[in-house]
Amino acid sequence: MHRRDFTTHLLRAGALAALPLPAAERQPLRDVANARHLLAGAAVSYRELQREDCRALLAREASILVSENDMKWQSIHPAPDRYDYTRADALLAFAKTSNAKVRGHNLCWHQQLPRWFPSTATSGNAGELLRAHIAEVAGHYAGRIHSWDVVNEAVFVEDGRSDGLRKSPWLELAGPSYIDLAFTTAAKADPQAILTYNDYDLEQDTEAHEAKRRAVLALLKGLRARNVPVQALGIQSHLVASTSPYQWSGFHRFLDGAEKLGLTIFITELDVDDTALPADIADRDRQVAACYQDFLSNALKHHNLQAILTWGFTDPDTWLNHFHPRKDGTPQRPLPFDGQLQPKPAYFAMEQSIEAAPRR
Ligand code: 9MR
Repeated sequence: MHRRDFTTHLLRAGALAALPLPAAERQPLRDVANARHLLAGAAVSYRELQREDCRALLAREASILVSENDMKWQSIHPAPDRYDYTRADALLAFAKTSNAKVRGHNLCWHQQLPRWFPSTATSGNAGELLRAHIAEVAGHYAGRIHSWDVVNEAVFVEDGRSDGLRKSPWLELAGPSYIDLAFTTAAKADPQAILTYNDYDLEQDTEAHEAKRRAVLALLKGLRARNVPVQALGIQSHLVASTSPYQWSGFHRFLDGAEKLGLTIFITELDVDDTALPADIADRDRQVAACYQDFLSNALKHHNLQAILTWGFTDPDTWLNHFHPRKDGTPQRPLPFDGQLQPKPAYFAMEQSIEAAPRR
C-alpha cells in the first residue's frame, strides 16, 4: 500500500490521531522558500531517485534538484564518441512530475573525468573536447535546466599560481582560457540556463578562505570584464561544525563583491561535517542545526541569493561518510533528514532562517 493510500485508510478508520505525521502538518520547505522568492532543494543520487519514499519526500519538499553524480563527465560521457543520458534524464523526468527546477552539475571539473580521458586528451585537442562536450550536453538539455555549474572548482590557491587557478588537466592542457571557452560554449548551447561558477571553501573568516575568495572574485571580475557570459556564483557551503563559531565579515564582503558584479548567488551543496562534535546524537543534531541557522541567516541577508540546495537530503546517503568519516565510527549527521526520512533540527533551522529572512 502506498503511504497516501495507507493514510487515507487510517483516516477512514479514525486512527490518524495515533499516527505521528509531522509531514502532513508541516508546511513544505519549498512553500516556505517560495514565499521568500527562494528555491529550496537538494542533490539526489540515482539510488534515492528510485525509492518511492524518497521521491515522495522530494516532491513535497524540493522546488529545485540537482543530480549528485549523473551529469558529470564520467557518467554522461562514458566513451569518446558516446553519451549516456539515462540516469540524468530520469531526474529530469521526475522533476517535471514534481514541478521542480533542475540544476546541471557540471560541465567542466578536474574530478570524475571518464577513464578514457587521460589517454585521449592532449594539449592539441583538449579545447575542442571541452567545447564538443558542452555543446552536446548543454544542447541536449537546452531550455530544461535552471542553472548550469559550467565550471566547477577552478580555483585552488595552494597550487601557487599568481591567478589562483588550479593546475587541473583542463588548465594544463588547454591553458587558462578554457574557462572562457566553457562559458561561451554553454551560452550558445543553452541561452536560457543561468551560467554559474561553483566553488568551495569560501565561507570561513580564515586566511585560507579569504585568499580563495580573493582569487574567485578576481576570476569572476576578469570574466565579466571580457564579457564572458557568467551569471551566477555557486557557493558550495560544505561547512564544518566546530566549537568556535564562524565569523562572517569576509563572507559578507565577498557576497557584496559578487553583487557588484551583477551575479546571482546560489548555495549549491550545503551540509555540515560533524566530525569535531561529540557522538551524542541529540547534542550533535543541535549543533549542526545551529551551524545551518548561523550560516543561512547570514547568507540570506543578501538579496541576490536565489536558491539553497543541500548536498543530499538524508544522513545515510552523505558523501561525508566516505570522504570524512568520524573517528568514533558512527555515521555523520550532516543533512536535514534522518534515515527514516524524518526532519531533523537542521531542517527546522533551514525553515526558520528562511522564514526570518528579510523580504526579497
Ligand atoms: O557527492 C559526490 C560523491 O558521491 C562523489 O564520489 C564525489 C567525487 O569526487 O563528488 C561528490 O560531490 C562533489 C561535487 O560534485 C562537487 N563539490 C564537492 C562534492 C563533494 O565531494
